Amino acid sequence: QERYDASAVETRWQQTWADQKTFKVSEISDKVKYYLLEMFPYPSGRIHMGHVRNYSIGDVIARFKRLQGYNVLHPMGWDAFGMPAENAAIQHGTHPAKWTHENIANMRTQLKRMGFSYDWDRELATCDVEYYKWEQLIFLKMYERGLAYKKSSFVNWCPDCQTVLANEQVEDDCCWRCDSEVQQKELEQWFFKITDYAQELLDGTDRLPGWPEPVLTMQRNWIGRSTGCEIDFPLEGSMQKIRVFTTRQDTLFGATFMSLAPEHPLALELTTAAQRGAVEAFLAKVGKQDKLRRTADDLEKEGVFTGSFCINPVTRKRMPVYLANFVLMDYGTGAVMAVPTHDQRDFEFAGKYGLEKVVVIQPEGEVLDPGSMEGAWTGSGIMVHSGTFDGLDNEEAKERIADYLAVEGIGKKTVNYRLRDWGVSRQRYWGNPIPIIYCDLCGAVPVPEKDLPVVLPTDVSLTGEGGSPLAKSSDFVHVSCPQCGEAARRETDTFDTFVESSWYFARYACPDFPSAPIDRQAAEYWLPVDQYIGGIEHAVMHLLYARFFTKVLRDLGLMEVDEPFSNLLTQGMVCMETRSCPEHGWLYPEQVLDGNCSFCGKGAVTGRNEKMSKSKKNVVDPDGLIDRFGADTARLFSLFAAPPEKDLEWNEQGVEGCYRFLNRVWRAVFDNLPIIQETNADGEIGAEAKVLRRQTHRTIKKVTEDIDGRFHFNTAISAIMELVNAIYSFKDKDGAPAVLREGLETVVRLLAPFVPHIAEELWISLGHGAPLEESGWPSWDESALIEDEILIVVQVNGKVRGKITVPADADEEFVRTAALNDENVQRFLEGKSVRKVVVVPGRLVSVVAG
Ligand code: ANZ
Ligand code: ZN
Repeated sequence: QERYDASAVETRWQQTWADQKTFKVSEISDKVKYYLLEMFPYPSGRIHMGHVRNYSIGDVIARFKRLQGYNVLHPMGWDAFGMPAENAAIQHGTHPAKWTHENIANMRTQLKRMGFSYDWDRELATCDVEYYKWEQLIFLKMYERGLAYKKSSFVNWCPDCQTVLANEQVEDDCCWRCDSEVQQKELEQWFFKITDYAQELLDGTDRLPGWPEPVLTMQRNWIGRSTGCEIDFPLEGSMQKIRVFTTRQDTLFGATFMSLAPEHPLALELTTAAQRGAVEAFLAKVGKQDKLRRTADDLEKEGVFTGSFCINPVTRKRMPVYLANFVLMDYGTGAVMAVPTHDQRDFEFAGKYGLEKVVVIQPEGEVLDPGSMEGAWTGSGIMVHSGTFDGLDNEEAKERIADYLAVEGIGKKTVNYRLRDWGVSRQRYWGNPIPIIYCDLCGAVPVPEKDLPVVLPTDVSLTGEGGSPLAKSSDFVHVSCPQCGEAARRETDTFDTFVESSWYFARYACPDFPSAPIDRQAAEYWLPVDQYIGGIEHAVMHLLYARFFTKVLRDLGLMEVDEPFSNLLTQGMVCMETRSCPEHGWLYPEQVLDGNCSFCGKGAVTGRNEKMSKSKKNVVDPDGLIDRFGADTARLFSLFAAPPEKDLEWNEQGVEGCYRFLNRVWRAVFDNLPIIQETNADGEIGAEAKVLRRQTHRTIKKVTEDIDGRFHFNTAISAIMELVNAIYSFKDKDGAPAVLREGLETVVRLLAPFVPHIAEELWISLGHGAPLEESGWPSWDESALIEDEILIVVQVNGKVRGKITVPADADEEFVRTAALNDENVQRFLEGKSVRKVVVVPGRLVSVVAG
């Protein structure tokens, strides 16, 4: 055991952990449970440094908690449905299932090589029918309760690819794949009624103190609660009314025209013959703008007059009805009472189309003139031109006008949420089939529970052309109606893959439970997840959907918790400099030799430090790193180089430094083995040994506090490094072998969560029979932390005249007497009388004499 051979050490311990199922857990335990979860990966093929970092952070916490005596659930699995598998199939002709399972096998091997302490018996892959069949059952129960429903809505549609595009797949109004112009198409889609839970999801954000504030803020904004009024505007010459939603009912007297969403059901009905041509041209134009664009601040506000008028219910004035591109159908009522003086969008719109402006709120000490205003006044002020409400503060007018509207039956207070129901239909093959059958006689019929699962067929052809692949599999599509037995067709859409990741954490509690999606007892024991770790990019979608699903599963009686994740840690990105060659473009790190491009020898240009990505080739392959230095070094660097929430800048020297440190630890143990062989306790120990002992215990305290709940892994590791330094410079080894042993054992035990392989190996080498895993987390001895004697400076009339050593806990009187009795001090006091003595505890005594 002379040299540190990372590969041999790591292979041995990984084998031991696998053979002994060291990290397997069950609910039958007298320990306190702790559920630690990292967001599961998409099986893209290989793990990247972002995974290494994420999972290293999680593994520290899992191992630390285990050493502290918790019953730790730490599972791993695969978010295995999704587009890339389908694209790979189209490009290389491999079946998505084969591609996915090969990738899983690959990445599992890689994760095992990192030595992460997972309970592999709980592994799950969402593309396996054993998982997704339960999701189909959950869907049926949601459908029964009206929490899943079908409605038509506008989606981005590529006419060439014949498929729906997500907003992110639309680039400059064109399809990301074939570049044809995207249309807005009305399609029947399945939705989950997340809006039923909007208020509960919002309220919950105030009860998640363990979540980072920015994530909570993003969720609150995403839910977007607004309070205001719905107000009805009668149409001129018709019994119909237009209902608007406004948060500014105080501006009602200033509403001079009406703006409808182009998709508003009244849009065409209100269009007069004279305006038909203009309206149709406008609709064709807006039809191409996606929603994201239409809500942008810098969007050019455009619209068209329908030819019809409605009546302002309080001023009785006529208001022309326009269609406007910035009004969306799926917010509020799809209609806006336009107040050009107090809303910037309406101001721009009115300017463009020459519409009337009336000021109804005057800011204090200013007189607004609609003719010369340069923008809308959106602040507060005093009500004017508002009938009996004139003179009121506008905030008060909000309340009073709301009451007035209710009394008059014109409107009422309402709450609106920006949150939309979650559209879950995807025209994709590699996803969970939505268990619905369409019958001409019976309509949409849920697949009966006894007929589940609807298995995803494997014999479909994936060409990448046109429409949903499942629709082309006639074996799959044609079924008989479960209700009437007539010929019927299966739903061919699959679920959004965010559905699978919305409840996987609950299935980990009971991965083999045969009779329901979730075993209530197991879930009650393990949930909620005590610590969840993942990227900030999931702040809204995944983390909100998972919270929603938790509440749904609770209401379906499948489990009991309200919130899935008690604590959330969002780790930063792994970044690295980019390199490029003027001729050969981006270069991988290994394609740069001595600063030059390895193809042509030209000087490589070093670019910005950016998130590691294959497209810019600024990536480090974890396998290569493990080959060179071992998994422990890879783990140590990714934990040491930056605190978890911050971005980590990759640098080769840092990695090498970590490797050298582990070698240093290794040598410290083996070099000192002969000395610490003695197991007897030391007798009276000298001053130097006392100092080492103090540092040992201080390090235990610091590392414990840094890890526990704070995740300051980098400073914890620094403290351990300092302790190793102290051991190296410790001279009195033979005088205090037990102190030396304690120091070395402490280093090894404190390192265990970070670099578990080398720690286990050294622990055994230190003569322990049982694995470190069983030794528990070290505790510190409070009394060893105290410096027992301290040095105090004594000044006489402002000059240092002596130094005294006193017990650290000596009281003022003791220090004062000791100072005055000091030989040197006495010399300077000779012939003088002491006027005043000031004791600064722990530091100094100042004597004034004359
Ligand atoms: C009149 C008004 C006057 C408004 C004023 C604002 C200022 P939040 O806070 O986001 O809920 N609005 C309502 N429905 C809309 C839709 N479907 N598309 C676009 N805009 C819509 O915003 C509510 C305000 O957004 C509403 O209040 C309405 O304009 C507009 F001085 O009504 B307001
Ligand atoms: Zn039928």
